[in-house]
Amino acid sequence: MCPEPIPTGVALSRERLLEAYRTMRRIRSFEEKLQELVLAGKMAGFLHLYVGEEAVATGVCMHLDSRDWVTSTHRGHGHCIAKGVGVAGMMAELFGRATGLCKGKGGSMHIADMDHGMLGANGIVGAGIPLATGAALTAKVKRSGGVGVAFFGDGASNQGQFHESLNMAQNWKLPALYVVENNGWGEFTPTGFVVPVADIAERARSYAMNALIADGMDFFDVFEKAAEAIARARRGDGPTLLECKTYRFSGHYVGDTLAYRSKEEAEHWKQRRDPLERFEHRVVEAGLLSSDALRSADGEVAAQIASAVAAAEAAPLPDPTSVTSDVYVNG
Ligand SMILES: Cc1ncc(C[n+]2csc(CCOP(=O)(O)OP(=O)(O)O)c2C)c(N)n1
Repeated sequence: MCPEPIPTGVALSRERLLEAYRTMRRIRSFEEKLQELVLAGKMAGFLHLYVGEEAVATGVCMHLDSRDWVTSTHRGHGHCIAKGVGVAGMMAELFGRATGLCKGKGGSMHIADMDHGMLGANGIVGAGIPLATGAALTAKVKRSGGVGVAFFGDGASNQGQFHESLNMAQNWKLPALYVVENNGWGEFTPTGFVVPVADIAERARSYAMNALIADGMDFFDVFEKAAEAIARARRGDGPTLLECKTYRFSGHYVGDTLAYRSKEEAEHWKQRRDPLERFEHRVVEAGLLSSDALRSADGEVAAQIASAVAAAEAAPLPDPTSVTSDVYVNG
C-alpha cells in the first residue's frame, strides 16, 4: 500500500501510524494502571513513570528490529514496551510473580528481555550507556547490521560513563545511538542547575560526534531524527547523540509530592504538549486516521492490560527455594 503523506513530510502508512499510536497508548495505559495498583496497595515496589515521554521511546524504537539492542533506565517501562516486550510478562514481573520476565526478581527497575533486544532497565543512573556501547561494538565486530541504543536522562549525561562511552563510540565509529531524554528535571533538581550547556546535544561536539535535537513531545519529529541517526549507524558512519526535549507529567516517583515544581509548568506541558493528543490532532486533521480508529485502539489496549493484570494476580509467587538461582550470589 502507498504510504500516505503527513504534514511533517514523514510518510507513514495507516498501519504504521496506528502502530505508533497503539504503542504510545500502551505505555500510558500500562503506567496509569501501575499507579492505580500501587496507590491502592495492590502492588509493592518503587515506580518511576514515563508518562509524557511516550513519543521518544516510540519514535526511536519503530526503526529497530531483532538485530538491535536497547538499554534503559530506572524509568524503563516505555522503552520495554516500545521495543516489543509483552505487557503480560512485564505486569507479572511488577507483581513479583514466578511468571514475570525475570521470574519476579527484577521488578520495575530491572526488567530485561533478551528475546526482544531489551538489555535491561537499570537502577544505576548512566549504567545503561556503556552497555549499549558494548552492544554496538558487538554488532560492529559481528557485522550484524545492528545498532546499540541507550536511552537515558539529562542527569545521566553528567556521569563519567556517558563521556567515556561517547569518546569510545566515536573513536571506533560504533553503530550506536545515544538518546538523551531531557525532561528538565533530575529527581528534584532543575537540569539548568547542574548542566552548564544550553543543549545537552552540544556535548557531542567534544567527541566530534553527530548530534541532533528533537521535540520529544512530537512523535513525528523524533521518528524523523531517529531515522537519520539509525540509518547513519547502519551505514557504518558512526554514532549520534539525539537529544529529545521532553517532560515527565508525573513526579520523579509515584508518591512524590511535587512540591519543587510549579503547577503552571506541569499544566502547560500537559495541556499544550501532550504527545498523544498532539499525535491525534495531527493525524485526524490530516484525514490519516479517524477518531473512531483511535478509540478502538484505546479499547484493545485497555483489554490487553486488564488481562495482563488478571493473569499476574492469578500467577504463583516464586518458589522460595529459587531465591539464589539466576542471580549473582556473593560468597
Ligand atoms: C549512580 C546513581 N546516582 C544517583 C542515583 C539516584 N537517582 C535515581 S534517579 C536520579 C535522577 C536521574 O535523572 P535523569 O538522568 O535526568 O533521569 P530522569 O529521572 O529525569 O528520567 C538519581 C540522581 C542513582 N540511582 N544512581
